[in-house]
Amino acid sequence: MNTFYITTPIYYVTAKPHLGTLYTTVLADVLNRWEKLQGKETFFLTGTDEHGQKIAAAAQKAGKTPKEFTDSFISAYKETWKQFEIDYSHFIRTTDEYHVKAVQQWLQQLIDKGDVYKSSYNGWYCTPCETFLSDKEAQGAPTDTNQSGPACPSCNRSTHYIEEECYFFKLSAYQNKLLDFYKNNPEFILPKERMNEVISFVESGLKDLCISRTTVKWGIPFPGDAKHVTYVWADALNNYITAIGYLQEDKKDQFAKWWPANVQVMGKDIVRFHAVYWPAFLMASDLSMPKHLLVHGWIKVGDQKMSKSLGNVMDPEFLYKEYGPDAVRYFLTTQMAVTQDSPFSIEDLEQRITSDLANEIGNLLNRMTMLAQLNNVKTIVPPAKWSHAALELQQANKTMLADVAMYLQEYSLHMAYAEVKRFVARTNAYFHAQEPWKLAKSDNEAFMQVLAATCHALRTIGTIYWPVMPSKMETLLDAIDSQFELNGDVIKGLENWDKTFELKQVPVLFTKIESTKVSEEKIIEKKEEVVSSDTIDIKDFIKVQLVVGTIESVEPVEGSDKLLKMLVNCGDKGIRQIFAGIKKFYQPEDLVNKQGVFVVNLKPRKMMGMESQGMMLCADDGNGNLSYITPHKPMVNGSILK
Ligand code: ME8
Repeated sequence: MNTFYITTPIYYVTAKPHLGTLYTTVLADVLNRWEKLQGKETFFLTGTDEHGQKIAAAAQKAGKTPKEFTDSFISAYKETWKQFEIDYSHFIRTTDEYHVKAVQQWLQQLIDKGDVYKSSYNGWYCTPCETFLSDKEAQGAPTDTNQSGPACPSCNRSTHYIEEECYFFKLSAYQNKLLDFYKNNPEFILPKERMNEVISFVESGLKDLCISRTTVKWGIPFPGDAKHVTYVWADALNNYITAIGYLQEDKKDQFAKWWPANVQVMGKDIVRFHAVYWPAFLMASDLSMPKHLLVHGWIKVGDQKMSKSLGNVMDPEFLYKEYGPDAVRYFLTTQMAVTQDSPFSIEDLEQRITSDLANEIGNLLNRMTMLAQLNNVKTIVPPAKWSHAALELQQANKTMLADVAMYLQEYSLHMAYAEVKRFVARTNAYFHAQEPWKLAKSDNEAFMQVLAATCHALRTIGTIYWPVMPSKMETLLDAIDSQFELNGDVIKGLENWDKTFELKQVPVLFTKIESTKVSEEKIIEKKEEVVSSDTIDIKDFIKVQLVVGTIESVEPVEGSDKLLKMLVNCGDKGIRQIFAGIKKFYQPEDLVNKQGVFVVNLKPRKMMGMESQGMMLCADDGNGNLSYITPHKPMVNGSILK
């Protein structure tokens, strides 16, 4: 089988992509490129999830139709993927006509088969996750269904009660088939440990799944019943097959060529949908199962998941401009263990750029090419006989290639690339130990041999890191005139140390970062995206302590184009040092002696190395224009808002 099909989740388009969505997409791109290097023909699918209550509510809030709203984010997604060199084969939107038609046909098939029946649903629903709570998850729910319900087990936000007519898919009929499937395919979910959660969820009893909604209008019309639209997950999961031609007469061969997917990459938040509902849908349609689901942990900020709705996301565009795509891709792939949740910090990213990229890889290339240049060497041919030290390096090259292949087979990217990092260090150590600068004067043959061995090692490094850092590694390979062609098994060829290299001048690969370039301030603050159908309890509201305070002094924060630092008299809450990202909108003198509204019980946060002891409330028009909030008449400092 010389084909490889890989997918990412399709992302909800309620905002631009963020570092979390970039993470999944980079992992998929790296794996896809790795397969290409081995001569596979690949298909890499990504896209956007555009129907459902969450999108409809966000569009309404933005004063747009749902389609206008989702259209407005597509170019941002495509642009970000382009910036980060995401080489996808197809970008699906669930509003694409072929998808809509295929989903309707798929539903009709299930109806004809008797797998769907009409009834009514009542229970608790989480709009941000577009999910129905199971009976177990709804335990302890209030009897008054007008109140907000139990917290959603996935996102921890409150749920609301829905009661409506709907069509059900007979999920319960697939419970035993699913359990058998998991038993026979213990590597269906990787890392394997995640399988247990899924098995216990299925073993606890599967209820039939509601696959249509009547109170939501934005969705694929349910076949034969105009009152209903398709439940967004029943619509979205099918993207993985409709994108490659499922139920499209003219694309039968294409579908047969690519399905089943080799690996579907996703975060742990959506495992249930992919490991339970998706296989059941496929079973009902007599389709094969994807071979693996690769489930990764969350990128965290402090102890929270980075998420659009928690308002702590980092903007990929900023990272792209500040550090370039390769370094960010390197960090995401090699420093985050797929198995775990991992914090992301600018400090760690900068440290890795300096130590791994500039000091190790960049320096190795630089030392070798400088020394060659100094001795007027341009062409490097393989020696008639390799020295013992060079043969050892060759052996390390071979072992590393085998280890990388083994780890990537199980999608353990950080383990695989840790081996490459060790090999880079090994090559640097070899180069240093041979003292080629001395050999250049005393033993030309030995000198040339060190250059040849180093070039071969660099060819391996450039090629094996190409999936992670495509641009920079193409430059590195260019420096030794060793571009690869994606033709056949390129990896296998790296074991043969028989190449001739021509040295070329190339731009510096990586530059060290001497002092930190930016701060955590760049974690964009966004307020919780309150979907209009969500209600909160008064208990939730009073948790936030809002007071009136007078701004006593203001100064711009050096090195930040956004931040102002203020001292605010908050009455009995004390004088607080508070940072606000409003430099673009106000001069310090506009704010001094003015009253504003401040949150005074937020956890203190470090900004530009200093502590912010509160937050100023501002109105945001959605286009990035901010206006601070002030009481209608002067109030005593510390007055409470209620
Ligand atoms: O769930 N860390 O879309 P979504 C790591 N439309 N990965 C993260 C992350 C974080 N902090 N935040 C998001 C949906 N992700 C559905 C999917 S598929 C048929 C439908 C990534 O926009 C991760 O892959 O909420 C997670 O599973 C996905 O974004 C959720 O994206």
